Amino acid sequence: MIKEVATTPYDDQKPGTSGLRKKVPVFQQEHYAENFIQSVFDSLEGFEGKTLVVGGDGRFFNREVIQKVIALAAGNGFGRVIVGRGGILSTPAASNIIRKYKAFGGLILSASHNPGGPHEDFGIKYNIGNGGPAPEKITDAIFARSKVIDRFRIADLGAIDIDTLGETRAGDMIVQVIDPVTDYAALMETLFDFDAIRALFRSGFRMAFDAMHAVTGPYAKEILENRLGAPDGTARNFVPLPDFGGHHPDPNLVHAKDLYDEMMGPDAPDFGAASDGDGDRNLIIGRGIFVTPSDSLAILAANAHLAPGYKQGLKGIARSMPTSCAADRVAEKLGIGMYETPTGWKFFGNLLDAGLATICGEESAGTGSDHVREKDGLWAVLLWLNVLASRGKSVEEIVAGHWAEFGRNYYSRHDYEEIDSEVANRLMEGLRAKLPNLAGTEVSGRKIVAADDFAYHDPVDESVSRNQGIRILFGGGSRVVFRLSGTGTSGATLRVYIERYEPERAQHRLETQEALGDLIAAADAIAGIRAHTGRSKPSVIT
Ligand code: G16
Repeated sequence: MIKEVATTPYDDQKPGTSGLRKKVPVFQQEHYAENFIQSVFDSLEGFEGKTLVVGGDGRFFNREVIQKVIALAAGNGFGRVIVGRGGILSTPAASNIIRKYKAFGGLILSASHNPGGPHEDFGIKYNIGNGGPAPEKITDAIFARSKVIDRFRIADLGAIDIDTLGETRAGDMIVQVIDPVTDYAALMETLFDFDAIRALFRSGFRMAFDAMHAVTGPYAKEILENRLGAPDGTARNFVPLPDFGGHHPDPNLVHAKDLYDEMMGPDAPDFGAASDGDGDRNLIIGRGIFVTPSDSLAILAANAHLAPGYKQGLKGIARSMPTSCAADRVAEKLGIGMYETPTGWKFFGNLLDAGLATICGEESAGTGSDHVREKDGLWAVLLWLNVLASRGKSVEEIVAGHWAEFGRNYYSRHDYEEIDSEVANRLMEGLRAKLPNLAGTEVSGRKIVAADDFAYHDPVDESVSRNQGIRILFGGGSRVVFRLSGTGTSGATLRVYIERYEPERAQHRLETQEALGDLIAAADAIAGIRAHTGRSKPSVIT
């Protein structure tokens, strides 16, 4: 039976960089999730009788919302819901399922790398039929609808079994429970040389993969250990937990510190990697060397042809604006297109669909390709493994060789978390007001050659996205970028991205923060970070 339930709108359901993210108690308010899901459906057309994919990273509240999605999908006339067993699907696996089964779209339940638990974060994101995050046109429509919504349509189904593989009838709809890993693992086998990677592990190559008690655990166990023959124990923390074991499932040097310390230690394995809450981010560490996400993108692009899925070469490379320009030099050498987009994976979708780019990446630890329409943590790890197996060199040798050939982009991101939103907005407005007068001036001994507020003109649909971050460009390819995070759930986070290009092979490897010292000082002088926020140092440096 389908019921139409009267509701009243919430005014805070604006999807951010990656869907709607809020604290669990916010999502637990009466009809909060129902309102948002119905607002998504109300913003779409033509899904009657079609398929919706749903899955999440297993965090606290995942199962409850999966049930709501199924009941609302039935109430709104979807023909089928495909759900990962136990409500589990990593973000890239969900993207693959949407594409493979030609679904109308999908709802991914995750707050990505943010912590989980009764008082932590939850999120809902809508992905379109190409498997990628909904473009701004749709997220704007969802927000507009959420502000006036007055009813939702829900089927009275009772609890649906999402733990047994197979199909069941739910009203007029079919619910199909699938194994979350099988289709994804099959896709990976088409892209990478599994034989070569198996031989690498057989030769004694040692790897540590930290799944951070998040969604990639089952994927890593199956692919790395069962299919590629890596020793038992290669995948660690591989059981997804609703609160990620109390940790922050963010694969960076702060939250994956144990792995980092091990990789820098005397008995380090050959290769260390980690992924985040929903499996779309990656961390890559060689023995004694951390590879920045920006360098990783450039190195993977330069070596992708070694993997069977990319042996024809790349059509182009895309990176988000704050990501370092290291990949630009690879594109230049390969003679292929380079696209600079705003932060957020959704901006890559059109480029991938149009065949303009094959590989994409972001400084925020996301790398991916046209195999799905999301960034993909394990994909990046497997491509690294394929490159290591083909080249027979260590991570350190590959990185050093890359710098020797292309030059090095020293790079760091400084995050100032939980600043008062008004203070953060004042700081950004102050910067915007200064922009017209910055070019030609000198700050901390560095000459500014250009400064702007990044606007993106999508070459495919010709849409324009403005105010995507302040860029201050210095001579010689160095720059500082400022933007406010679109994924936080309390206060504002100011991100400052600092980059310095060294064209020649660096004779002495400088420590990154030291190499960037004058640019860090310039960033404060230009934006007045201390003066506005009272903070003398960032909360997180990556
Ligand atoms: C999300 C998007 C990414 C984007 C990141 C930026 O990541 O999917 O494409 O780079 O947000 O975050 P912020 O706006 O905080 O800088 P995720 O992994 O949270 O989905």
